[in-house]
Order: sequence, then structure tokens, then C-alpha cells
Amino acid sequence: MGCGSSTQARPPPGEGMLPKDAKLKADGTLDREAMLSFIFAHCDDDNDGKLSMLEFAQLADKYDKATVTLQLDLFAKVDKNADQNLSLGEFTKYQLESGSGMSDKAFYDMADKWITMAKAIDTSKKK
Ligand SMILES: [Ca+2]
Ligand SMILES: [Ca+2]
Repeated sequence: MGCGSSTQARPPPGEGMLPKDAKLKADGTLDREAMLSFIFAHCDDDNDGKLSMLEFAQLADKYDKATVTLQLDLFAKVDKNADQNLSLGEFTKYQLESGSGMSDKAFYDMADKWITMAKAIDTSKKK
């Protein structure tokens, strides 16, 4: 559509620079857990404190079969106790581990994208 390109108004951020609104911990690094719980809350559309497969699937890049299948594979990996729901603890722990090799900037960009995706979809609304 081309109407979502608000980035051109801002100067490009320097390498490794986080946006001003990024939450930082006392040591100046990105507060990844805060971002993850924010994502979790936005995905948890029925507010039961857990992510169902459907709620988790909001974080799939695309809704083609291959991507959703990958996302559901990931769901099974994150769901350590196999109760078909992701707790905040399961979600946070997995994402922190899988993102441990990422820079704060890369992690922020990924998390920011997820927040946007989770906000865009409300699985509790029947269409
Ligand atoms: Ca839920
Ligand atoms: Ca679980």
C-alpha cells in the first residue's frame, strides 16, 4: 500500500542504536523481558494468561501453509510441559535463549515487528 513508510521522516539510526522509547535495564542494555511480556500480552487476546496455538500463530510472518507449519513446530518446542498453551515463562525463556546471540538492536527490531503483528490481529474476534 505504501502508506506505512513513516521511517523516511526519521534519520536512519546508527549501527546498534536503539530507539529512544526502547526500555532499558539499569545496565543500559535492552530490557528484553519487558518487551517479551508486552508481546505476550498483545498476543493473549482472550486474556487468560496463556498463548494458544492460534494466538501464537499471530507471530507467523505470513499465513501460507509452510510458514504456519513452522510456527506450529516452534510452538511445540516452546511448550515445554506440552499442555498446548504457552505460559509467559515458557515464552520468555525460549525467546531469551533463542535471541541470546542477537544484538539489542536486532532483538528490538524483531520484537517491535511482533508487537505490530500481534496488535494487528485479534484472534478473539469472530469475523
Ligand atoms: Ca490466551
Ligand atoms: Ca505450556
